[in-house]
Amino acid sequence: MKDTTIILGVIGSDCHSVGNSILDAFLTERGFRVVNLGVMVSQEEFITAAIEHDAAAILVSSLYGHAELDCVGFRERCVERGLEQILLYIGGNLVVGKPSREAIEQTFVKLGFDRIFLAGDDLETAAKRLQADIERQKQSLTSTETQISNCGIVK
Ligand code: B12
Repeated sequence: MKDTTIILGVIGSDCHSVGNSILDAFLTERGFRVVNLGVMVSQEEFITAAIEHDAAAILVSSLYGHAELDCVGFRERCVERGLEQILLYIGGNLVVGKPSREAIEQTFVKLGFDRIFLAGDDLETAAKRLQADIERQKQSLTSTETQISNCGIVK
């Protein structure tokens, strides 16, 4: 995973920094190359960093309850800027109140996130899922490249 870069940050006007630092340390220790944008990060900043660092995934944190608003259009903006394949994860205290886990997941799946984690979820599981998703993504990219190179013009 040393050659795999992931982008980390807390979206919107959210200034909760403790979980972000813990995630950074945890994922770095698990072997990911972490680019941590810190707190109060805009969608554009996440996407620009992902392009600059050729990242495999963007991990968004949100703790203050406004994640849904902050994430509207995120997936679409990634696609517009050429990041069709990027993995989008989100975690934290994603909503205000106590809707069911399924309802929260539905909301963020609709917004284009690949995986959703709630505060208190096991980070080890999250890291394993991330590793597996990145491996799968790399394999699918390699097979697409092979198909393209097999489509050479025959004279
Ligand atoms: C400390 C704190 C603050 C501090 C933050 C200081 C700082 N520099 O971080 C201060 C006082 C500034 C603050 C302000 C506010 N806070 Co505050 N705060 C907290 C508190 C008590 C602890 C947060 C914390 O550090 N937790 C410890 C870390 C380790 O846990 P974590 O943040 O959850 O992160 C872990 C997981 O969520 C997960 N995770 C997070 N992101 C991701 C992403 C991925 C991909 C994955 C896999 C995992 C993952 O991994 C992290 C590491 O284990 C929480 C209550 C609580 N017990 O959580 C409220 C809390 C988060 N705050 C809350 C609120 C409402 C606010 C304010 C809006 C209050 C106000 N009206 O002003 C403001 C927001 C200001 C802003 N612009 O952001 C609410 C949010 C409610 C909601 N979401 O429904 C909470 C839950 C309190 C409550 N019960 O109401 N807060």
